[in-house]
Amino acid sequence: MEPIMIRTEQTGPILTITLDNPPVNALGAAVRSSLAQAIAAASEDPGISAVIVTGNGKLFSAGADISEFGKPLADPQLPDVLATIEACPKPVIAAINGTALGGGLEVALACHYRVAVTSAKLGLPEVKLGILPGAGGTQRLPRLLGVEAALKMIVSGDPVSAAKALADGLVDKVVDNGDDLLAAAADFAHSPACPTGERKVAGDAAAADAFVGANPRLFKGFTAPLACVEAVKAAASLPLTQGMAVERRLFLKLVAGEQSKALRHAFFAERAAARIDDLPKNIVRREIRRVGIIGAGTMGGGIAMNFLSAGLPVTMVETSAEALERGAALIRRNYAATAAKGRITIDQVEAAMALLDPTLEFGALADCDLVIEAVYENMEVKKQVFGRLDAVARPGAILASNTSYLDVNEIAACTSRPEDVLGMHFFSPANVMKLVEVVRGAKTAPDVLATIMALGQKIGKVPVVAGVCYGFIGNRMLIPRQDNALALVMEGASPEQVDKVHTDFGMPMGPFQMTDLAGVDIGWHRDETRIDNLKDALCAQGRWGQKTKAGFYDYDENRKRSTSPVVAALIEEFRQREGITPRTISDEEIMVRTLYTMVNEGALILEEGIAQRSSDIDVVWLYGYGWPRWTGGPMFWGEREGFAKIVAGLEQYMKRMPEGFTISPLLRAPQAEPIA
Ligand code: 3H9
Repeated sequence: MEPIMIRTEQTGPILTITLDNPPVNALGAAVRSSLAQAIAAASEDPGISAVIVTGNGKLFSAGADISEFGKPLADPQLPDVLATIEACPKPVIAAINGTALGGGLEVALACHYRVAVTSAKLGLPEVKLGILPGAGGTQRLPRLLGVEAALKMIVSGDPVSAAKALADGLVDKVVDNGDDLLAAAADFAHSPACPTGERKVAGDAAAADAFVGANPRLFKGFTAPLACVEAVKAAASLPLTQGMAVERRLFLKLVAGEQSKALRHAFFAERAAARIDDLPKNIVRREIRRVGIIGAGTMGGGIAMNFLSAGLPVTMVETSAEALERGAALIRRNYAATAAKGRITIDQVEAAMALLDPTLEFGALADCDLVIEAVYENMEVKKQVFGRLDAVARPGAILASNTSYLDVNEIAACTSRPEDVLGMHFFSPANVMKLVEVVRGAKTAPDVLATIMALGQKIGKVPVVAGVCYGFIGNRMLIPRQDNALALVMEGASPEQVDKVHTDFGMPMGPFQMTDLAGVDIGWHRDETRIDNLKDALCAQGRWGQKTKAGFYDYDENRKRSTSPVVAALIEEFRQREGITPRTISDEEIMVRTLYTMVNEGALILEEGIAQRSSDIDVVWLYGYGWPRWTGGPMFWGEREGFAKIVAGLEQYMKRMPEGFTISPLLRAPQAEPIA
């Protein structure tokens, strides 16, 4: 028999319907159908005078079953089920036992009353999947909150706390966790059945336009947010049924669109990245009670903050008292800045700082279960550090390097325990950026890998496994992009033109803007008399990027960028020196040579087994480099663009590519679809 995925229980005249579809009580077809039937039966049953809808487990419901999108949705449709709830002549009360998202919150909105536990989060995150709330969320939420507050929730997709929901009128009552939620819900059993859809909306189309004008960042690149605004405007001017029709039309269009496909891909890709297919299922993870960090620089400090914020004690080691103090002070400053923005409390700052143990004693690392090295990016230095670490770390401790390019196997080989060694490549600023590339060495033990993947999630990161190669997944893919960007400038493009192709595509910055931000001098030989290329020339002139207010661009005190005549002259000089007659470069050529080449590098990475799956490469670029999420990541985008088209583009410019360029056989394979 097909599972019904809800449970019903009658106590006196009150029927309690419990959504019971683990792990998140998603509203798949079976749940929708059972819920509709239960409500319809309760409406007719003279023995029932009120209905409570709640969820089993920790969540109320995470909303529609996302895996059903992209296929024809089986009846009954969620909006119809919710219409049945709203039309029930008896009071229907949502007992929100935990987080209610998307369709889950829409169920609660269709109920006549809402009671939530303190820990519940309530949100309409559909926009993050490239759609809008399609079961009345855009119509009923404005009826409770007014246009502006509803738009804030719908367009940002960010959930609110139960306390905020109560203050705003989204819920009618909040009870402490542990208190009897169902009893609190039953208090409304004698109140009238008052449909949310019959309420008036506070605010109008002008308020919606004002919201758009005041929040441009929320609308950039994405198509769903404007559709949300259109639907909310309909709520403000039309009766519920007509507004619902507008919402439905917009929902169906968005759910079939490219952006939603890409964003759904990103959702599942992030979750898939946590899985390592070849690890035994019941692997026992090592316990991590204290973390050591070697190096209190910007990177070491940022890495430390992740653990401190998650409540894990950190021993931070430096070689000089001055560097140690500076590092600890920077951590405090960062926390204080977050507190000043109201994101954490002063007590939380103090609690985190109390977990930090800054020390000059390398031997103090003996107490740590995980030690992360974050020193200068140089193999000899790292080898020395790991040699010392091997001598002090306790047996079974995990030893990680934060290298961004270097060979983790070589580093592991200078210890007596290569099985305990791996890479943990954090991205800068390490306390903010969500990506961690977890670099699996040839000898890394399975339990070490599993421990670090789980720990990464615990500290709120998105960990992705990478194999050992120069630059792992992310930085390796930068290489062809940056090489081609520089070559294109030599051949006739300007840094502005190359960067604009990238920012128009949706990247937060282009290749030259990124170089200026990171430092033009990264990897520079530091010999001012040796000028082999344009970058050397910039470095020799002290144009090291934003930090010196000059790089490929000039910068003012506020780091505002402008075209540099000095750089234009240098480019010209170099072209002459190399006998290059500049030509007009098309944006299409820039696209092929700096974006298609990345897809190609991704395919090579996949073929070599450096990435477990193509979607992991997407996750790296989405979370490490700000690749526009609405395209799904480089590999998903490449697939939608068409591998044949990519290969043809690459072949067209083959002879202009930097030496050693090869096209991945994976892209050429006739059965190439789908690698994403
Ligand atoms: C919607 O509601 C549209 C309606 O307006 C209109 C309809 C007409 N569906 O994240 P986790 C899976 S759109 C299917 O690791 P957590 C997830 O893939 C929906 N599957 O747990 C994972 O599977 P696996 C709007 C879902 O505790 C497992 O559940 N709602 C769904 O870290 C555990 O998930 C959203 O966008 C789903 N809706 O976080 C909410 N949700 O184990 C999306 C989760 O195989 N969900 N799964 O990898 C979330 O944000 C988080 O899952 C949540 C729990 C915060 C709920």
